[in-house]
Amino acid sequence: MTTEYLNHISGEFRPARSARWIDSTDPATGEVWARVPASGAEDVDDAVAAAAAAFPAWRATPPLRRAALLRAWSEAVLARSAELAGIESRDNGRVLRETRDADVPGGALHIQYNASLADKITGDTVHLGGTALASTYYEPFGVVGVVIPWNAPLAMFFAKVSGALAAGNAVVVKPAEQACCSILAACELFERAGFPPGLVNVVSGTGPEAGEALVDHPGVAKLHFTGSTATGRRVTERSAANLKNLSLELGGKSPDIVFDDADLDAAAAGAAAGIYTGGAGQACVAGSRILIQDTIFEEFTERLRERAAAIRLGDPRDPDTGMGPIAFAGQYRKVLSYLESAPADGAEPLFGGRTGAAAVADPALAGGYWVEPTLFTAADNRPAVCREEVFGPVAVAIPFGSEEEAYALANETDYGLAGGAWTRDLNRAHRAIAAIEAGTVWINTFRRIHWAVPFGGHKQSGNLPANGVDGLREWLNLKAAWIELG
Ligand code: TXE
Repeated sequence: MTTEYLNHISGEFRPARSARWIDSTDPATGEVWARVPASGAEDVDDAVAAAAAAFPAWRATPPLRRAALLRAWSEAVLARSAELAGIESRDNGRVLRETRDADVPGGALHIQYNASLADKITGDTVHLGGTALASTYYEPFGVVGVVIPWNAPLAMFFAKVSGALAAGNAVVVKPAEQACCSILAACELFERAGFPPGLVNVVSGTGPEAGEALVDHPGVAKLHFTGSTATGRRVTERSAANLKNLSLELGGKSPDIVFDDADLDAAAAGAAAGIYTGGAGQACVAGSRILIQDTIFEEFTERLRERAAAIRLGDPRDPDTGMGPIAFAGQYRKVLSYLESAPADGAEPLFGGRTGAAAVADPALAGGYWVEPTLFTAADNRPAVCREEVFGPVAVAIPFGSEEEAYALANETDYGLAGGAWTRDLNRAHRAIAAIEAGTVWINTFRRIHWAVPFGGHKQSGNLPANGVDGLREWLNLKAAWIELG
């Protein structure tokens, strides 16, 4: 029996107008467990019309009332956290330790954080001398479109929608077709929290159909896209036709630098969590390039091997599982293709590499999309596995000699999302922060994201920081006014 999830438009649950569906697979077993609407342009039209109808009243709602409704939503999310986390763990294989213990409660706190910003939207006064005065206003855009990927749907949904609503916008969300059941299930909480119908609408469907319809829609004033750099580029080209305001959060190939003066135990734990247990490497901030000082290269890769061997692959809904599967068949094939091509491309396997039934102990999960924690080594960044986002539990260990060499290797990438350095030397830590070309640099930690800390990509990893007080700005349109007093 498959479970059916529906679009959420104008406060109602509806199938796609075409009555077409997309199957959603449980990646731990490879079996279809649910289906979601395969929406098209006509469903996106309905959603945008509903949001446009809801916008004027929401814009006029006093900020403290908006904040109160956001807090009610946060409470409703917390009350259903176990159920929502279970749906997501089943749908994309993200382990319960992440969905139940981090994404959903963290998402609820993110909503509260944005609620607390709703009444702190202020402008400036610019004194021009003479008799003229100018002032600035931050206004909502109107209807904003939000495209969400499949790796951590609920966390992104709560973060983006709460920011957009706190700023006074109405929202249309297009989640990823491969894993959106948790988001569609969570839609039930909007009207229950007291939001007016139409304020938040969710339309599932593929990128080329529902996604592009949202990008192209003249009624959408602003688009926020999270996903791959390749699709981000396509979305940018497409939205150039109507010059839509666009925010991008894209991919990464983040360096994790281990200097020989580091606490190697902490560094090994952080590096393993950065690429293996954190979403099975399916994270934009995954530490997929582990740069290791040559004096400790063998010792450190041995520590990584021990840590990797201790990670138990299994049912994502078992709270003791260390690492789940790859989220869906297409992504699994992509990861397999890197495992196959890397050796001929100049990357030598150090450990791991088993896939499918051979990677998981439980025979009931033999049909799932399993990849065990894997480490290659390479002399430089030349192999594709060092340059391209694999998005799986696959890292490359690259040795370096000097500190300068480490930074040169770290920055030899088109991406600039994040990077880290492990060292006990305070001066070196500051040099690493300055040298690494990325939107986030971690020292003696890795893969940390928090609603109060700005997060965004440099280079080809994005164009605006989200989160933090400044993060709310991405949902606001700046206006200047002049007043002649003479
Ligand atoms: O991503 P896409 P895919 C990377 C990762 C992964 C690769 C491919 O390397 O292997 O991307 O994954 C929607 N117009 N990341 O193909 O295409 C799509 O339906 C409008 C990194 O799933 O970027 C989904 O909702 N929308 C990333 C969302 O975009 C379109 C997270 C993401 O899909 C569209 C996910 C179009 N033309 C994948 N085409 C991260 N950095 O967090 C697709 N979409």
